[in-house]
Amino acid sequence: RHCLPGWTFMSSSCFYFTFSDTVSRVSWNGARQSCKRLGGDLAIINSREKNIGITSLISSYQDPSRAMIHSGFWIGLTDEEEEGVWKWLDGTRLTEGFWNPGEPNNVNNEDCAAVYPKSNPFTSWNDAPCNFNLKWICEMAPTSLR
Ligand code: 2F8
Ligand code: CA
Repeated sequence: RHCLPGWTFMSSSCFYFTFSDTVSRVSWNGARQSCKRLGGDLAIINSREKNIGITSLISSYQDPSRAMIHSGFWIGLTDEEEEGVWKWLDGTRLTEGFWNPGEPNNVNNEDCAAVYPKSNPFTSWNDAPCNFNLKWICEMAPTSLR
């Protein structure tokens, strides 16, 4: 099973991370569009193993510009349709959430979810306003034909 160059194989799937703060911080919808153009969709993190892998990778990433990585990464999870009902982009309802303590708090109409770099990879999500500019994580199925 293979992933395209620039993509990371993890938990039986391929992931693409935008690590550059200056180039790639966009709204949740903008992130989704860019991700779709790459042939994927925003990441669906529906297992503890996936969340630990993704959060650990983000947390251990060393920014070449040595700037602090402080912003979050959009994932394919939203409660825009019905407040408090979190759904993945594949239409499935969230069963197990890996939210930071106190999240999701919907403090200022926050309907989109993001992973934040954390020392504790077990809980790393926050709900943020969908028009907030963040980085993003794209996911694509691996293929042996690539
Ligand atoms: O303390 C958690 C809180 O931090 C920020 O608000 C001050 C986040 N806001 C944005 O990311 C825009 C909240 O989502 C978060 O709950
Ligand atoms: Ca929040």
